[in-house]
Amino acid sequence: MVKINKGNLESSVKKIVTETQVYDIHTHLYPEAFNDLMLYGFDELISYHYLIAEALRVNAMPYSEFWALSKDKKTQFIYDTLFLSRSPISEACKGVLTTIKKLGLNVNDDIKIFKENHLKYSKKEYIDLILKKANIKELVMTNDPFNEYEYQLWKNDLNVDERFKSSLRLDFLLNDFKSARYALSKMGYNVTTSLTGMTKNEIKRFIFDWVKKTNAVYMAVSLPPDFILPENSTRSIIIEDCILEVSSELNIPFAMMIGVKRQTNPELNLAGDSVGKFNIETIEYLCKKYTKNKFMITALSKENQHELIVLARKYRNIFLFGSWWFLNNPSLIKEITTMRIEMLGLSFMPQHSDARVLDQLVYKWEHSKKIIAEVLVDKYMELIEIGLNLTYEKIKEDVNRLFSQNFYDFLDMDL
Ligand code: FIX
Ligand code: ZN
Repeated sequence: MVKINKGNLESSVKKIVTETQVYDIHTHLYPEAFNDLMLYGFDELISYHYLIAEALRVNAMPYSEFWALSKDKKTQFIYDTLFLSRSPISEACKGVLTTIKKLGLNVNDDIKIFKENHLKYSKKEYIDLILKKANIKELVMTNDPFNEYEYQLWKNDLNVDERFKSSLRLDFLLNDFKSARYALSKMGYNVTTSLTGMTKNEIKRFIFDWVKKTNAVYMAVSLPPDFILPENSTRSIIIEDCILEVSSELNIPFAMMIGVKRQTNPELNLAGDSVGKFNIETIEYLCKKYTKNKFMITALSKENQHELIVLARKYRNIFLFGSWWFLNNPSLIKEITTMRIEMLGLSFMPQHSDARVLDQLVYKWEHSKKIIAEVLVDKYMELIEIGLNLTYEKIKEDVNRLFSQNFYDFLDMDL
């Protein structure tokens, strides 16, 4: 047992946080079996929609002109605009630099070197390299059977790298049922526009089949700020009568990521989404009524994060995770993680990467872990000052809970 005191606290916590392996519970990453869906390398890294939004803010190139550029030209445009014409000081820019550095390159080198780096590796070797650098044990993909390309891949018995777990993404079903209905019919499910008993059974059969096919660890949806329950809408009927039934029968969580206003500026495509605050009473209603269901929840607005923490103190069927998207910035991760620790102790998951490009795992976790370690140092220091005996081993267990064990426990929990 190594005793922790004021003198060795900071270095011990930093070492533990760095060395603790992570279960990254929400990403948009895919292994090589998913062919074109697997994004990696510098061109993809720099064409991240966070950076596109930043570049098109300061360079007045017409949006349509930007989208018409070749991949190579897009890379050059973003690099020139955000990294050469000014200092790359934003979080997303800094992320590119951290990644370059952690890959063993010099951030001041020529862009050609960054662009060619991944070519030295096979896809499999690159996955191994990045997961090792980011210290990732397992991660969860976002799997969407409504995506025709992905649907076809799953149809041909996929051999998926076992470190990549699945989540069944149901946005299309819940946010655009009129169109989803046709897709479901095409897949062989007998659904009609009105949610009759037969249609609901067929939707359940679809969800059940795809949870099984993908071996999903949870089902997920992103929702707009005006998401409300209970209400008389297609979405609420599908959630209450279909998703929650399958989710409790299979004992797998339903993840809700709430507060995204899609396409505030449609000309920006994926970069055009914004944020709004939702009504916390919706989640209160769900947790109270469906006590045997497990809900994983994150919010896009900071205010909702506070409300969710309070609610999570009342209901053990809520699992809070991550500082999502526009909250995935050092100042906000610090605030949200501190609030969560102060009100929930160690019973949450402080972060997920949301990485879309494999290489992003390196910086997303490096940046988040730095902040999480700082918060933990402050909190353990307070315990030391009160006189509590702390050991290295105990802190290691705590950190392991935050980065993976809490999620395993939640998945296994019988409510
Ligand atoms: O809905 C989601 O899962 C979001 O995280 C993404 O769609 C979003 O575009 C993103 O990449 C956020 O980080
Ligand atoms: Zn996401």
